[in-house]
Amino acid sequence: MFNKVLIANRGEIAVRIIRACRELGMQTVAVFSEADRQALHVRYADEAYLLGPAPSRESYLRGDKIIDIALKSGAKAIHPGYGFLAERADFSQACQDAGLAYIGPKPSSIAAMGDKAVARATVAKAGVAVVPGTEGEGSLSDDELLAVAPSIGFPLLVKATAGGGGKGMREVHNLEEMPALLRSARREAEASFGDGNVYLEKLVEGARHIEFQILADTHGNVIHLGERECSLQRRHQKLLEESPSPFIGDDEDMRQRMGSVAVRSAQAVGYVNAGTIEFLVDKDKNFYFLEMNTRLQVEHPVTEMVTGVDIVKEQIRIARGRQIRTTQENIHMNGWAIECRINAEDPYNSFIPSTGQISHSLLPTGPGVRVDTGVYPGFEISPYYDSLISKLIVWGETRAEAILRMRRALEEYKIVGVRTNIPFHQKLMDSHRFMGGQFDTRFVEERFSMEAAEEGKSTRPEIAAIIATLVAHQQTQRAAHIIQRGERDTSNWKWLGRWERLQR
Ligand code: MV4
Repeated sequence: MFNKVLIANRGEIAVRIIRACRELGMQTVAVFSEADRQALHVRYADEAYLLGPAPSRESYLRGDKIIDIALKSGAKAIHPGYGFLAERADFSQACQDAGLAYIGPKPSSIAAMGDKAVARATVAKAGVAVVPGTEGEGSLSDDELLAVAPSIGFPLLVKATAGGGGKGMREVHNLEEMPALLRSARREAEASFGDGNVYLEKLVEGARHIEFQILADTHGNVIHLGERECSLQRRHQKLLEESPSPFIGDDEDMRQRMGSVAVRSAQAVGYVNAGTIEFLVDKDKNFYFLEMNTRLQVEHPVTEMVTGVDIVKEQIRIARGRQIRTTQENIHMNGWAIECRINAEDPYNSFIPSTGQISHSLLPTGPGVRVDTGVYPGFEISPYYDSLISKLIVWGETRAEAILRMRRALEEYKIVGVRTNIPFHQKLMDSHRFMGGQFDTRFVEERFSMEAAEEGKSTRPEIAAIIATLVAHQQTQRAAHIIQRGERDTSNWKWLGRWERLQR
């Protein structure tokens, strides 16, 4: 049992974890780089220790130093957050070897899911549907890959086994172009991961990216907390997530089928703690295991908002050997949550990172609004880490209410000193396709532009209101057959009226 936790991370996620520790009555230890002396996580923690210079390699990636600090400070557990040392089997193992609890999965689970070909083979053996492609765990030569490609069929994807984030991924349309694409995929994978191994998968076109949050304890309980829709991303960087997914909507049967496949995938590697199963879902609602993230995710708050489960507290309890505090039967998705990732980047200039001091900021608050941030006025945004400065999360009874609330919160949000992608999110909230839930993973890159959104402004409100109302109507019509909620305001006319009043 531990009651002092070292948080091996920075920014909003370090603050988020410190808050959970506080509420559980635990002592907290922060670590920081020279660029983060003034950071919020340093101020919030009970103790803080300098790791080294700003670059991650010399600070937040120094697992050896972090373990030393834990031992010196008397922390008995380490929470890795996301990024940096999260999902590093060797770090998880080193914590255990040093007698420290690792608030996350076992090294063997991290390793099994970290190799995407091993992950595919492992879950497939447990009866989980994977995208058709190469089978087995071993590495395959170019000749072997070229030989099996026609039986998988084109178009297909070459993917790095050490992959993730689209690195070392190539779309192949015929056998002739394949050798050159294999070479460049291997070269990129080698450069990014030090591992040039690749495998093949049939390309699923027009797919949506839907992921399931799972929790597993050391007593054999494994549950899922429903899904998150993560299709809105640009160059493999997610920009907005929501829960539930508008594509699953009130199809409770699909949700439970996907949820139980997610649970089975986690069980296939003896998973313990919080994790996420990613699925690709095609137009016909067929779904395939894509990969598993063996960590707490950036977008976990949308799940917290609709299920009421504090995922970080559950992680800590699980690491202390306790049982999950709820059961599958007691998990219900209530209402709708949307998260906008607020990045220090210029949406009018190819989203290039923006650095500098935040001189002023005004945070949105009020009903149904949550802001997770690691910065404040006076803080300097440096170029050393990712550009996420905060996560704006809203909850509403319906998707329409959540969208209206997000528009209101984005209007309230003022950040001066660096450029942010707030204008992008505002345009997105006005997009008819977003309102109608009509988008896939290519939407932002192929069908959305800041300029076009600017031009479409004049006709926006009326058309937008009609589309959103039709979608809401369709959904409540379907919902009406399943569930009658007493006090819930499901009148589309009331909703439309509210919308119109807001447009004045
Ligand atoms: C795919 C796919 C279509 N078919 N696999 C991109 C990152 C990587 N981890 C998996 N990715 C994809 N794999 C098959 N067989 C489309 C993507 C993909 C994607 C997936 C999730 C979220 C955004 C994406 C954007 C482009 C491509």
